[in-house]
Amino acid sequence: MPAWPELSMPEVCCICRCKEVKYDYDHLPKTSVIIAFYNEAWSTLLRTVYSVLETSPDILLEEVILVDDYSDREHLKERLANELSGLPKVRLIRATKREGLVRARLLGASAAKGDVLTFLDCHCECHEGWLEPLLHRIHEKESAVVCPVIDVIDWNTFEYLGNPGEPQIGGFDWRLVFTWHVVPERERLRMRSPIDVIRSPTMAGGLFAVSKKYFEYLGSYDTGMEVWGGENLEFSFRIWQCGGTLETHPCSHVGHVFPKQAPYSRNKALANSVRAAEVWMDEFKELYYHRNPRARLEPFGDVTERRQLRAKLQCKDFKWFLETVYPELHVPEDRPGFFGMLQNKGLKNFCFDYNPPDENQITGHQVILYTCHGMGQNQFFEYTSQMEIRYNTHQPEGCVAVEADKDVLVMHPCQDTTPENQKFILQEDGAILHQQSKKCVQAEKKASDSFVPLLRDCTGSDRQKWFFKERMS
Ligand code: LR7
Ligand code: MN
Repeated sequence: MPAWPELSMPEVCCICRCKEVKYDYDHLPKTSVIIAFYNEAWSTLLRTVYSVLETSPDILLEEVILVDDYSDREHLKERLANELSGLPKVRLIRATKREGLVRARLLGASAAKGDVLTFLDCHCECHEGWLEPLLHRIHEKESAVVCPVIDVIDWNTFEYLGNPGEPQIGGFDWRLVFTWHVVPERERLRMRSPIDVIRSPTMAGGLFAVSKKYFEYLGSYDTGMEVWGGENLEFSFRIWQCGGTLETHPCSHVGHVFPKQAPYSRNKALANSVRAAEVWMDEFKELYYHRNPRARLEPFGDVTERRQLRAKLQCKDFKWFLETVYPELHVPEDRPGFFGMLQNKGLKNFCFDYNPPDENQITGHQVILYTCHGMGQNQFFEYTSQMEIRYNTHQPEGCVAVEADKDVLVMHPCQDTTPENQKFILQEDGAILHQQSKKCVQAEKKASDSFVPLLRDCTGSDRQKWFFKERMS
C-alpha cells in the first residue's frame, strides 16, 4: 500500500482524521499527571486541573499530582488545599523549600502510581482526546517520549488562539535557545500517515508523557538544575543519544499560556544550559561557548554523575545526534581567527552588529556598527570557507549580502551554494572585498551617533580594515 494513498503532498495531520481512530481503552497504560507550580495565579492553575479531570477518560487517569514548589502567595495555601480536597484523584504535595521545576517535578514523579508520567505546566488547558494518543504511542513503544501539540492561549485575553497551520518540531540554535521549525521533508516521507507521530530533535519542555520505567532508566532529570531552563534540551539530547525517541503526536492538543513575565527570576538558566552542554555536546560545546562567552565562565557545579550515567547507558555522541536526528541544523566551522566580533581598525571599538526586530524573522534588515560588547549574540559573525559572513547565533541563520547597485549590507537567508552577492574576500591586510562589486567594506558615520558598514571603492584606509576577535581583552 502506498504510504500516502490520497495525498499528493505529504501532509501532517487533520483533526477529523484523529477522531476516526478507535483506542483499545482496556489495554492502554494509566497515567499520573504531574503539575509543578510556583506562585501561579488561581484561575490558570485551577483551569489546568479541571481541564485534565474533564477531558481524561476515567480509566486512563490514575491521579493528578500537584506539586507546590514552596509558593508564598496566600491563595495557594489553605484555600487551594480546600478547593482540591473535594476533587477525585487529585493530590497536593508541598515542597519544604524552593526546589525549582526539575526537582519539583521529581517530587511528583516519586509519588506517582501510574505506569506513565504526564507532565504539564500549571497554566494549561487540555482538550477532548488529548491523552489517548500519548498513551497509545507509549504502549506501542516504551522508549517513546511523546509531546502534545502546544496550542497558544493569549496571556492577556486568555483567548484560545490554537496553533496556526501544521504542528511544528523543536530544535535549538547554537546559543542553546529552543526554536520551532516546520516538519522537514525527510520526516514527512518517513511518516506512515498524516496522523503518525512526528519525530522532533527537541521538546519545549513542559508538556510530555513518558513511561515511568523508561524515565527512571534514562536517569529522570539532572537534579543539579535549579529553577528554570535548560532541562528541556538536556532531556531531549539524552532521550535521543541514549536510545529513545522524542515525538509529537499531531492528534493530541494542549493549550498553554505564554505569560509576558514569569513570577520568578530565571537567572539559573545559563548554568543549567552549561550542564547540558558539558554532559552531552562533546566538542560541539565550543560552538556554544563561542556564541555565549559568558557561559564559559559560569559556575555549573558537579556533573560527574551525569557523565557516569551517559557512560553507563552507552549513549551515542553528539555528532551522531546532529547528523541523524537534526541534520537541518547548520554546524558552524568556527575556524580559529574567523569568528566572533568583527571589529573595525580605524573606528576604534566598533563592531558589526545585527539586531532584527523579530528574532524569528531575521532577514531583510541592515547590518550596523555598534560599540563592541564581547557578549556574542548580536555581534557574533563567522567568516566561512564558502566566503560567507554568517550571522549564526540565531536560527534560521543569516548571511550578509549586498543588493544590486546598493552600498548597504543587509541580511539575507543563507543558501547551500553561496550566491554571488554574498561572497566576500577577507584579505590578509584586513580588507573585506565584496567579490561581485569589487568594492571594500568601510566603517562610516550615518548620523551623529550611528555608524554603518558601507561598500566603497577600496582605498586601503584603516576604516576599511577589519579583524575578528573572540572576546574582549
Ligand atoms: O522554580 C520554579 N518552580 C516551578 O515549579 C519555576 C517554575 N516552576 C513551574 C511553573 O510554575 C510551571 O508550571 O514549572 C513550570 C514551567 O515554568 P514556566 O511555565 O514559567 O516555564 P515556560 O512555560 O516559560 O517554559 C518552558 O521551558 C521551561 C524550561 O525550563 C520548562 O521546560 C517549561 O515547562 C516550558 N514550558 C513549555 O514547554 C510549554 C510550552 C512553551 C513553549 C514553547
Ligand atoms: Mn509555562
